[in-house]
Amino acid sequence: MWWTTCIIWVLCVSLSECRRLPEEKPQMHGEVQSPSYPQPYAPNLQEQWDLSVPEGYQINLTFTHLDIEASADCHNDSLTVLYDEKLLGKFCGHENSAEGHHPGNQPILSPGNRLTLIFQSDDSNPERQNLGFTAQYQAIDIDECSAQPAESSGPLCSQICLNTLGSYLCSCQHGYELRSDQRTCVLSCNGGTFSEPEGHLFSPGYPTPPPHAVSCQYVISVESGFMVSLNFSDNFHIESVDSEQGPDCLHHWLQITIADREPVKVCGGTSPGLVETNSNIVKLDYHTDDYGQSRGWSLDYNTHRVKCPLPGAVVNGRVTPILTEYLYRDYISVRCDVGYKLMTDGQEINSFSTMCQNTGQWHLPLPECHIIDCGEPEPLQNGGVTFLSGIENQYLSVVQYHCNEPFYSLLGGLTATFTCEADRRWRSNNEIVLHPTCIPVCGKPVEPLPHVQRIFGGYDAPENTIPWQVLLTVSGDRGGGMVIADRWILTAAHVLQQKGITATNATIEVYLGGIDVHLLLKSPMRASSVYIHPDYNNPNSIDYNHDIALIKLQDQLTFGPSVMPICLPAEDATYITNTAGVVSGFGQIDSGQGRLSTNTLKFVELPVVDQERCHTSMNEAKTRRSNVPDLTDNMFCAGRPEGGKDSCQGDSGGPFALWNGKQYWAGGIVSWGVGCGLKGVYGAYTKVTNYVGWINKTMHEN
Ligand SMILES: *[C@@H]1O[C@H](CO)[C@@H](O)[C@H](O)[C@H]1NC(C)=O
Ligand SMILES: *[C@@H]1O[C@H](CO)[C@@H](O)[C@H](O)[C@H]1NC(C)=O
Ligand SMILES: *[C@@H]1O[C@H](CO)[C@@H](O)[C@H](O)[C@H]1NC(C)=O
Ligand SMILES: *[C@@H]1O[C@H](CO)[C@@H](O)[C@H](O)[C@H]1NC(C)=O
Ligand SMILES: CC(=O)N[C@H]1CO[C@H](CO)[C@@H](O)[C@@H]1O
Repeated sequence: MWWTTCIIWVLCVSLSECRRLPEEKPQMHGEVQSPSYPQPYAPNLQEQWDLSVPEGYQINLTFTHLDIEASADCHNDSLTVLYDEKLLGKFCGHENSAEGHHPGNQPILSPGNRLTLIFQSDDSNPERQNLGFTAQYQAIDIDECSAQPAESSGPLCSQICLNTLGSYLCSCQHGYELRSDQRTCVLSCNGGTFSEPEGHLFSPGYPTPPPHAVSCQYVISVESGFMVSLNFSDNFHIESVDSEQGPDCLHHWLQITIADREPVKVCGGTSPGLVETNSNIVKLDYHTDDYGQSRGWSLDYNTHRVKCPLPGAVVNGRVTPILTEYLYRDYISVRCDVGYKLMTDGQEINSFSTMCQNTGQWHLPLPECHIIDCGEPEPLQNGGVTFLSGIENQYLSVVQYHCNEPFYSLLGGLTATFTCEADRRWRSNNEIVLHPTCIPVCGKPVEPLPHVQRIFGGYDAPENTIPWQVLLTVSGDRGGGMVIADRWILTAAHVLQQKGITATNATIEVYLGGIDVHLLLKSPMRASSVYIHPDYNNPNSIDYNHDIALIKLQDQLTFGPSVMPICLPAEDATYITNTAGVVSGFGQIDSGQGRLSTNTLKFVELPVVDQERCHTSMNEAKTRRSNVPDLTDNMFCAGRPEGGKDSCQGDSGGPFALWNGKQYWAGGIVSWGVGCGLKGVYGAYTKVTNYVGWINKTMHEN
């Protein structure tokens, strides 16, 4: 600011007529005085003031005092007031002077925002000293609105003029709008963009005819996914020209434009009524020219959602919700019936829903419902599965498990049918048989033992009559045993332990499934472990108490006609004196010419001997022989008082099988005797009923 002032000052110094420069800023008010006022002015003065106030204002000039030498027409000294070139007054004299022209109290109003004052005096010296003048001025707002209009240009505003400080504004009556000239008003189109879901549109001035040359545009633009329908009211009139093809919208028209379609012009005296545009954007152009008359039109528009095609049905499934029509943003979901699964593009999906899009299309195609399947039923060891109904393991298929009869039977003895359920599992139809298991059938050979004659030394056992029979070799020595489970052989402890040393499993070979020793020896089975009864203690071969042991096989047995377990004793099994049991083995036989090892399985039926009687017999034997072991309650005796039939060396560990009316059970294990088949001396057998707990425990724990 300081700088600006300085520059102007420098400028002023260089220009002699400095004070004539227009004032920097228009003033709102001010004061003007003749030079040296209130002292009399000097002769030969020529002074000028250019007053200005802001644009849009007038200057109101009021003299507070004027005393200038009076002369005719103020010829000599004068104060002249000019607005541009126009003379507003030329003043001289004083208030009461007869001569001259004094303004009195009358203010002078400039037509515009400028005023020029020129004061001049001649060289004469009047007899009376004149003081000159002093005047005040102020800016006054021009009321442009009430100014008399110039004839050529018409009224300042065509409808409403509003005076403002320093200026004015034109405005229009309701229903009209100001044109771009800011002066004239035209009937309002009420045009523009309409985005509400419904609305009312009408031509300017409707229903009275609008002025000529209307050009109005209306755009209805709503959210995509919605469609606009126009409902023209009956009172419709747009001038048309009759042509050979019928009414032609030549000069006046309403053009309806929808995206991707040819615009359509409508006119005439008949309302188009309801127009479904099927579009979310509609443009209406109303046009009239300078001639003719159209009363115009009005319409209500509303919108409705885009419709999607009916989704159709899904076989074995359900589409929800069921509606008469499906619109933009509607959802449907599909669920399959029980036992079916949702599939889309070959893939299974957990759930399905699809939405009607703004394009009128579902965003996903419907899935399919495929029947579920449970997969192959689990195979059953030593059994099988048969289909009772249904195909390909599909939902509600029923299968039945069976075991390989007669060697295996279903645990629980019930039939095991399973149904493919909706959760894709095979479910048992029986609450007891949740997992079918085939358990071996014991003690029921497919071939019966022949009726046994009383033949010295035993009898050849036909094939498959004693399928639990086991031939053992321990370091080459023969022993016997019996199959009691698919991995377990029951035998005598003394077969596996000699002089306190237990055979290693590598020295043990197990043969089973036949009656011919030569054939049997071709396919040995191996032991994986050996369990001697913990209380067995017989280093000197005189204490056969607890003469029981188990061999666990490396490989599992599959039972059939030639290999079958013997049953373990029932809880309540008893040894009834004189009941015959079957003793079998590959041990030595008395041929009459000495003892020989047999090449085929032999058996003999021997009755259970009363324990007291056996005690007596053994005690008698002790008197004749040394080293006769003690008979304990863990042993029982069998044999014939007349002798001749007995188990013998090599039969040790073999079975003494008792028949309970249905099955053979392991009553005894060939243990010891005094000689073989001697008269009045019986064979001693381990009493298996006393060891069921140990056997069971050992098998379960290993
Ligand atoms: C001009 O000024 C005088 C004195 O100040 C006043 O009386 C008069 O009303 C003013 N005129 C207008 C048009 O404002
Ligand atoms: C169209 O408007 C008329 C009244 O102007 C009304 O009676 C009619 O129901 C409307 N039609 C539709 C489809 O909205
Ligand atoms: C042999 O028997 C021992 C002890 O009973 C056992 O630890 C081992 O695993 C068995 N060997 C084989 C090859 O099974
Ligand atoms: C065999 O042992 C198991 C568990 O050790 C037991 O549940 C079962 O009752 C026993 N069976 C016999 C016949 O002792
Ligand atoms: C009153 C007065 O001084 N009048 C003079 C005006 O000027 C003319 C000549 O220019 C003189 O003659 C008058 O005397």
